[in-house]
Amino acid sequence: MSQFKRIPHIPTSDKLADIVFSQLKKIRVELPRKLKKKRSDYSFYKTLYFRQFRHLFPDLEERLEKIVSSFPLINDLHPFHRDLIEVLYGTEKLKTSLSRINNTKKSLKSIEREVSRKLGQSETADEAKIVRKEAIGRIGSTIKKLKDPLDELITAKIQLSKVPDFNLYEKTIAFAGAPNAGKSSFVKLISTGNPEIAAYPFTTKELVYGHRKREFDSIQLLDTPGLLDRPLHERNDIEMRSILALKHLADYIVFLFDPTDESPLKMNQQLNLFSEIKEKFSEIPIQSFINKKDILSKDQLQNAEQVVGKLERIATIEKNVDQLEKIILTIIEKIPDKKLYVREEKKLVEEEIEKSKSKDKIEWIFFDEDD
Ligand SMILES: Nc1nc2c(ncn2[C@@H]2O[C@H](COP(=O)(O)OP(=O)(O)OP(=O)(O)O)[C@@H](O)[C@H]2O)c(=O)[nH]1
Ligand SMILES: [Mg+2]
Repeated sequence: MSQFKRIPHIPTSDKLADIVFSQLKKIRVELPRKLKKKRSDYSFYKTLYFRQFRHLFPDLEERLEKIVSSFPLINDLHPFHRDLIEVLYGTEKLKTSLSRINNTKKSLKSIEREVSRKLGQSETADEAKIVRKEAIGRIGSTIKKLKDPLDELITAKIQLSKVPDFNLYEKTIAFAGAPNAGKSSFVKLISTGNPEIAAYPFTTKELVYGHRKREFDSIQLLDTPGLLDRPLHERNDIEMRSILALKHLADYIVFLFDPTDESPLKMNQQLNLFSEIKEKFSEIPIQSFINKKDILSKDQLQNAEQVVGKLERIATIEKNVDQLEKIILTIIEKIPDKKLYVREEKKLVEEEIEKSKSKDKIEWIFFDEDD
């Protein structure tokens, strides 16, 4: 399961206050019989309040700790997830929210010390009641101050839990192109992935993946949301998912051209898009295809060939799927997996570190010169 889906339910600040304070009512004290009759007795309240706060503070701190620690450490994440958090949510915003919650634990500790001291010093039931009232007020307003960070984390959790559980180390073919070009259709046809397909653009809004079994392993096919022809800084969050997937996950990019009138981009705009991707991700092999040949008029096909050059392969997903699949699977065979390289390098570094650690443990044996 994705580490983001493991983030537990996060309460709003109002809900958190409700939970924490409602627990107090459940805490009772059993006093000796003679004191039971006199519930106004000072030691009854003192014992009760001590017990209540001894429960409340650790309980609240534990709840906050659970929220903070359930978020994965951003610096430990795969670069794809790190960039995705930046795009979908904002890394600094997330870190600030988490640290505000973390700091609250510290202020609770100091309130706890003060309450405990004041309760200890109280000399009458009324004094103890005042200390309790004040403490509840301070704890309540401390929780209230968590409204913004908790709301922020609730939003972040919703956004991040939508990130699919990619295999970050499996050889991956990513399909890219303008909206409606036929990317999802192709991924659906040749993998276990089940993206939505529709006869209108902007159908795919999240990254979708499927697997394709081979004799000894499997490869991952990645469907990306359609891209428009515009500069990076003008791209929306949905398009940025595609860009980040191409950057971090793709070992090979299949770019589909769609020369039909249904495409929201003209052929020359699609060519701009293709060139941008080719340039931006120059280290990733890319193969383009003209799709939907079955419904192209002679003119459309000629124009498409003129724009992209005759060298580009022509494809029709429905009819040529076997042929296309073969081409792609043969090409992928020859492509070294850059992500695996990264992993291997990391392994090598880790091994070196381990080795140097074990070197430290070597006990030096000194020989006398006579030996
Ligand atoms: N005639 C024909 N139609 C195709 C072909 N490939 C896809 N289509 C149709 O084109 C439309 C769009 O297909 P999708 O696979 O949803 O396109 P997409 O690129 O994923 O679109 P977005 O998710 O919006 O970016 C659907 O109606 C498909 O049936 C093809 O080879 N020939
Ligand atoms: Mg799609």
